Amino acid sequence: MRIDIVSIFPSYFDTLDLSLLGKAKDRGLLDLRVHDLRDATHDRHRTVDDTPTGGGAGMVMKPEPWGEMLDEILLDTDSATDSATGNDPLIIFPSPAGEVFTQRMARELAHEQHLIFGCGRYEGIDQRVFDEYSARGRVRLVSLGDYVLNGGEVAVLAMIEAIGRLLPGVVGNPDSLVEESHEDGLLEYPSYTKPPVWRGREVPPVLLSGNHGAIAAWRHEQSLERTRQVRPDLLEG
Ligand code: 6GU
Repeated sequence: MRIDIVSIFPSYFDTLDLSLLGKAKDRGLLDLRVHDLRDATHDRHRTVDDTPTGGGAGMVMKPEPWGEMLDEILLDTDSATDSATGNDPLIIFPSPAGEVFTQRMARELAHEQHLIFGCGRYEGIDQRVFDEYSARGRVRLVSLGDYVLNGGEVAVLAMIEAIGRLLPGVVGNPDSLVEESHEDGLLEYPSYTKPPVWRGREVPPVLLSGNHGAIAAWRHEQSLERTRQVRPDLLEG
């Protein structure tokens, strides 16, 4: 998978060199390219924002640097393979006004060939940038949840981690992807390791029974109970 990220804080993404995703990069499973939006400015102050037209508080990101940067990335895209396979790039703008990111969406996005993340700051990006690229291709606004961050960078880090670990070969043991929270619409059951007693607290005896059927049933019941307690919304519909 190829991922391009556009941001005025490219160093936010240095952490993607660490851990599983860093290894995926080294092994060529993930082609990650981070772009500084200010490289697409031409004034001495490398200006990316301006006052909102019509008045109001804060600043809005100007359309020109976004247009120049996104055009350059799209030109540098292998449209021969991408379009022929119906895999033209998908542009994602992180935004609290977008559709909510879920495990289902992560699974969907893990099938894409090429994602482009455009990280806005300030009060947002001039609407015409969304309109322009929606008219030319696929664009989605995606939110992490119902709270406000100062910019899209942290949201994009979270999304890339959720998507990247689903790419074939990134997580060493694919079984570990199956039994985790949200994969079956439930929260994950509690996990234990050795020692069997710690500070007087025992591991539930069923887990030491060797009865795989009983263990699976216990774990499922724990998942259900946890979900009922903290996320009953997941059990509806
Ligand atoms: Cl994707 N961006 C910003 N700025 N704030 C958010 C968000 C995204 N998701 C939740 N809050």
